[in-house]
Amino acid sequence: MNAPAEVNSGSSATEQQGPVESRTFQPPEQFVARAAVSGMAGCQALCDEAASDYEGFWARLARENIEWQTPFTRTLNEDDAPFYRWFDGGKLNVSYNCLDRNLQNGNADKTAIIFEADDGTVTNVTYTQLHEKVSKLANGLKSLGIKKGDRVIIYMSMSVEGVAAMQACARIGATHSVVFGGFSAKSLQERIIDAGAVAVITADEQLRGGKHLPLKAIVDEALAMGGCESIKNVVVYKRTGGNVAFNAGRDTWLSDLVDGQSADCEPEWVDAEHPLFILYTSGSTGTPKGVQHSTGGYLLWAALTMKWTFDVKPDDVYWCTADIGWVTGHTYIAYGPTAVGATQLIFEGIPTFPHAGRFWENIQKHKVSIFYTAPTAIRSLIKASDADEKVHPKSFDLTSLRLLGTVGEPINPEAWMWYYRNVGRELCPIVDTFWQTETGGHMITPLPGATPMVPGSCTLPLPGIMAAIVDESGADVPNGQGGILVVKRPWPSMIRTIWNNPDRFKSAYFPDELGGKYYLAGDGAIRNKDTGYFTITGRIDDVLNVSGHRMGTMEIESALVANPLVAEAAVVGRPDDTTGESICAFVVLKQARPTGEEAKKIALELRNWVGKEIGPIAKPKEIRFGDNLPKTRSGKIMRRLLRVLAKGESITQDVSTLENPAILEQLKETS
Ligand code: 6R9
Repeated sequence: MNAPAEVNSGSSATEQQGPVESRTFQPPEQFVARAAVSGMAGCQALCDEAASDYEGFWARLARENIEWQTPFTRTLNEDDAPFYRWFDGGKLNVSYNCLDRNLQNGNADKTAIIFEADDGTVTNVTYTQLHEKVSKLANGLKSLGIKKGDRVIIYMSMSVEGVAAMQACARIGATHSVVFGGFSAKSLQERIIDAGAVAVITADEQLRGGKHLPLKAIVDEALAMGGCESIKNVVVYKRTGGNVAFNAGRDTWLSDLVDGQSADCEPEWVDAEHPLFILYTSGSTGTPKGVQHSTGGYLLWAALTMKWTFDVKPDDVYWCTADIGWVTGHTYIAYGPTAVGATQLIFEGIPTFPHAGRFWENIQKHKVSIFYTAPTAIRSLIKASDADEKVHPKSFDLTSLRLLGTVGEPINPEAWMWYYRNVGRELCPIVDTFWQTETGGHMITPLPGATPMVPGSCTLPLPGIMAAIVDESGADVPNGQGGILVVKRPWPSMIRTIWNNPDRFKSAYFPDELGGKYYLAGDGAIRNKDTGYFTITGRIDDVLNVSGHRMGTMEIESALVANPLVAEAAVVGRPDDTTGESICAFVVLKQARPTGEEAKKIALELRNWVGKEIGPIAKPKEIRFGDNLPKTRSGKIMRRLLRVLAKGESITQDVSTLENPAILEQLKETS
């Protein structure tokens, strides 16, 4: 098991007495009356059904929510656990379910996507138009020889074309891997190689906050690094018209590719277990893991959680502010909303451009009724609206809102209260959704028309999700006592394997120490003594969560030591008011320890280096230099102490195993 003996700051679950928050907020009555899952009785009925006939429960939902081209014959196959299989014998197509189905059931002229560009330009796309875009692109990809089972990298910003590219891959049975547009050429190259991709779909540039940022140039750089010979085609969407290099044999404009293609593209019917996508995410060790998701189980949960958690109704305008480069943008932008025929807003820009009231302005402008964002965004907008009334939510008409959600990291009760009062006018339930790249969709969250809410708690697992808290041996711990968050039974949208690395899948997620049957989430959690509500206490491994972005400390350390100046590096997280956690790096140079201006200069150089190696999101907020790092006599870096130093606190813990205590004084100093 990966869980180290030390626990990250803020995650001392076992020492906690249980959450002290006692304010409870009931869902509004009118909401309960209309909700898909209405009242705790409605929720309990689903939980009881799952408890009494687990497979029957999932089979019923899979039949009701998905259109199967060939019905499945076996619901859950555990023969090769933990490589679980769902809906054996079933054949389907995700793009058919998300698009064609809407054309047949009265949504043909309904707006699927309202696209709000960075500069405020709005484009509406109906389900018929989206279907046409996707079908033409799917035919275009086929004309390049791309076929079922091939891997396609999508390196794009927020756009209708980004969603269309994902759906087009799904339509022809190609497995996509979206790489977040903020990742560097090197990160992109690593993912291309690991996935063995045959094509990249990208844009000339992306437009964010009025700035043009390169995409195609980064693809060119990644491909020039070597090892990417599997890539035969690069498809380029012209977003800005900026100057880009073109490699005639390899590159195609997206507009040329779809020009003249038929708007009919027979979907490729694939097995329920066919890999829909691979999405790379950080773990505690090694390179990012290619989390592989299925077709049938994944689609089921994407659609069902749109109904249960977001309670989507035909007249809703839904907005999820995530990027398609993260799992939230997969399940709750590209697939979930279309699977249930919703109208959604897709926003190209950033929350602070042209002013920090942009989110509220977008809600007012498009009459958004369901709004889903990250705690880090809420916290930064609290700060901005404290400083300037004009960008405060009260300066906008937000009366269209009926439901709010958060995702990505724990939300602190103060931020929850602010969101509830100022954005939701104390009328909108808040769904604090706990889940992960690996889980495919929501796991622990309030049901908005049922669950009484407690700020800072993601409350209870969704019906059918057997989440529990156990100790290091896999034994249940009583409520009020913290431990390790696990899921005891497989569920349809779970990770299927790590691409190219089934052994790592097994050891990372189904460790023998827990009996090999429990899914290990990697988070600590505690349940309230009285209510049984879950509160997530943070990662129990070396994964950081900065602004809701997952990053492994090891990845950043490897990037730092790859710099010729660096001899050794240790990276830790420290609590941050806005970003949740921030990155602090302790570095030993090959040259003498720098001080003053020289230290500042090298720190800047190293930050930029990490930006180049991984991407700007991985740049350490602070870098401190030492002659050495605090180590045990056996040479292990004592990160526990570094975490204390990073917070600016004095060390009160036992340092008797430390070989070089004097180093602690030196590392207290910020450069
Ligand atoms: C969807 C997503 C997963 C990690 C997860 C946990 C943290 C996400 C949370 C939350 C507390 C919530 N996390 N949602 N912690 N409350 N509502 O974010 O996926 O990028 O894979 O991150 O994020 O630590 O393990 P991913």
